[in-house]
Amino acid sequence: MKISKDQIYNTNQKKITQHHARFDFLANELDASGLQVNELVDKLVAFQVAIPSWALGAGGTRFGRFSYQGEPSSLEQKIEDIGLLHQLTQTAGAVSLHIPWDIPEDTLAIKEKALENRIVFDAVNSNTFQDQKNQAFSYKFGSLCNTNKAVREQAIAHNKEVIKIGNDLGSKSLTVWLADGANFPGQNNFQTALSHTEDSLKEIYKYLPEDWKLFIEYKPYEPNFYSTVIQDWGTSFMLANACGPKAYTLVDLGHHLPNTNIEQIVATLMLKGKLGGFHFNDSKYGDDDVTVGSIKPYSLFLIFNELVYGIENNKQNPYPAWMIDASHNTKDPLEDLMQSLEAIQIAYAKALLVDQTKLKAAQQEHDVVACQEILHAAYNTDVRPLVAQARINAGGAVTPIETYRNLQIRQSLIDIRGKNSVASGL
Ligand SMILES: [Mn+2]
Repeated sequence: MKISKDQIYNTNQKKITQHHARFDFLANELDASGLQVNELVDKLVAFQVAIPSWALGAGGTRFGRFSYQGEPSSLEQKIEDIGLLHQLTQTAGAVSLHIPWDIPEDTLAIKEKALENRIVFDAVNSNTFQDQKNQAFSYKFGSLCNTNKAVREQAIAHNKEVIKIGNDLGSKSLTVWLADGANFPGQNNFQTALSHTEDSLKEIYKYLPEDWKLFIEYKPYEPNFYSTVIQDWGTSFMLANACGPKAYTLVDLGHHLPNTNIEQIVATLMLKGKLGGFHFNDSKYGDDDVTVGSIKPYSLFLIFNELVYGIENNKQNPYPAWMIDASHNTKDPLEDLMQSLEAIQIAYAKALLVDQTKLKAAQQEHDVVACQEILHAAYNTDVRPLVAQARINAGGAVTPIETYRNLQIRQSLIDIRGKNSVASGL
């Protein structure tokens, strides 16, 4: 199903007068402080976030999964759902596929479907954290790190296959996240596991097409609870350097121990030109994968402040690949993703308001109070009218969730797909 432009336009009309009043008020204020409002809006329009193919269905936990009615049951339907998100928000113009959950049966038809929905193919994700049917060897004791060469070779071959599938679709990057590690002390030899992982990644790297990037994701624990082979950004950075210039570190917000200074990690990686990809989510305790900005919005702002600084100042770092990596167990997945997209745009917009010249001067003067005031001035600005204006300029909805509800999109999806359709994934 698709939403017509008229439907969005007509729904917007009910909100547009109120929006204009709010936007004009904010624009005057920003203008007075020397900001180019049109440029800010253009930057927001340009900021696109990939939606992972596994986020369109209800997410699971270790304890169960409560499915959501009208879930997409095929890759075509997943792309249609992202198309709906993109129509409403104009921020979700890309999909990130997970192989083998989303192997296209007909590549041309899938490409056509994506084009129809104005969706491009972002990074493809390999999966060696689960065993698949008819697989010769198990990943129970690791994949790229396994002590058995045949297991490592099988995992390398899978990654090559993922690159091939991605290449046929027009993707330009591979994300590798490994569950490899140990549950108990003594289970693994740390050095052997790391060496095997490095050698395996180098094999995959060799197979990358010339214009591709390899993103290496890290995570401190879970599903292994004693050690993870690629546990932190330093290990990922080291492996990326060992592979070569097309390999980068990928930061997933949930993959840190509590209170880790993620914005500092971002700054370090961008200075070294090695921040390749970024996964958005939020958390309270661990890798909770809840809606972006729902728990620690100020941290998200500080992270964006470093991203904006890095994009502006670190030309050695490629423009990062953005993706939402969250799991939805209680909300309508599409509404949840719209909340995440809005939170990302809000944090980005606030970071764009930071007066970098004044901040630099205050840092130079060691005026700590002024430094904080500058950050807070940006953070405490209600930028929602800017974000809405960007959506309107691009043809989206003033209020995406309200529009989605008014147009009864979920009910239409249930009518078409039924109450019991289930999305592939965990
Ligand atoms: Mn991730």
